[in-house]
Amino acid sequence: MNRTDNLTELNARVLAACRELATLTEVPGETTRTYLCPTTRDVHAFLRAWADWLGLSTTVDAVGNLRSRRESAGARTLYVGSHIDTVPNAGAYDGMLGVLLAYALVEALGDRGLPFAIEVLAFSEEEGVRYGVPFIGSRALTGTVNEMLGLLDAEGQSVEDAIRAFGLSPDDLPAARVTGGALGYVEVHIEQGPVLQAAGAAVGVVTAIAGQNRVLLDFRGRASHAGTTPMAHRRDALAAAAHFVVAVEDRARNTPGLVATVGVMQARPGAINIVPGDVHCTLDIRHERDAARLDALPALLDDAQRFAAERGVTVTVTPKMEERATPMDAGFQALLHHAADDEGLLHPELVSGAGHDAMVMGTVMPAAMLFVRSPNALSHHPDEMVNPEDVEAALRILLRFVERLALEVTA
Ligand code: HGY
Ligand code: MN
Ligand code: MN
Repeated sequence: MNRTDNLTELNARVLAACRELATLTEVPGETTRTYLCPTTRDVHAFLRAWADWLGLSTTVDAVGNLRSRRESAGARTLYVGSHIDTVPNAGAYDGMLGVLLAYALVEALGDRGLPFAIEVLAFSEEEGVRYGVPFIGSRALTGTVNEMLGLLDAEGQSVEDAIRAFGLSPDDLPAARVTGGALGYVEVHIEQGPVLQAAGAAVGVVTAIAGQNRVLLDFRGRASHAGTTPMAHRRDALAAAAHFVVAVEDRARNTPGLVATVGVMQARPGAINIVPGDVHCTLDIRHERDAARLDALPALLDDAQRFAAERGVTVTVTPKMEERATPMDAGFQALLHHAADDEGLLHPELVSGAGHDAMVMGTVMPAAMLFVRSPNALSHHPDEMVNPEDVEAALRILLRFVERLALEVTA
């Protein structure tokens, strides 16, 4: 294989790599790759091979981010990338597409001199599956991951344990942090929704990333005999939680721009003839305006308390994370719009309902996202798909973005 600046060829390689990397999983038969699971090493090996071939200097930082640098005489760095972890039974493109397009960008640049370095970032953890809190990878670069080190996974292993078990050391966290010289961060990612397909657009420029809260709720009633416990004597935790789920859906359906989801519901003891005594469930609530999200959240938690109290049930609420809505950098957005114009492509603007590493990186440097159309609007699902020509369009725009940024930096 020779290095090429043929974007059609590079695009084909990126798509083939997405499909190949999707087979690297911790659950045979599906694509599931949670934080620092063993197959992370295989993904690192695959990406490092491309990076080495391109002559990039590659390191693995303290939280397992794979970081490959294309140096420059310029003092600043443009960070380009996305995440390599996945949700359970994921598709092939969420995260990985943006990582691979970053390497393709570097290959397409060839030996062209740039007034800034490029650092390709393959973030080790964005989804928040293993520890319930997302962005371990990007938060290492912004210096906000230390408070996560004590979080425990379902097996009781802490983030710090996982780091050490992978052969890394939390002592190296300071070296992972970006402490200066950042020109900004740009991420290409599938839209994961219906907007671009409806607009007939291959790509879109993200204006902001919705803010979100993730909360755990534990309803505690009393397990009892399903046959002998009169309805008036029950403390049915699942009945209380079920009313909560309906209230969540009702409020989100009746609040423009609000999305709210109870994604996990575990009833115990979980037998057909026992009134459920305990329910563990989760709430994910998002809105592009923080005020709307922060208005809805307490109202829903009050609903949960009321549904519980009506049944002699208690509910314990455990906040897991909150991310404010993050506007994308106006200058970078303009460059993406111009780059799309250069390619003669539509480039509608849209808000991201999904969280992304760009919302973390955007707290310390200019950040921007280019979305690629999701033709079937599916994501966090094995049928997640892209149109090859849309991905090539994104690569062309990413290259034009870098060229325009180089002119701007030099000016
Ligand atoms: O859940 C999300 O918003 C993203 O897919 N991490
Ligand atoms: Mn995702
Ligand atoms: Mn993602």
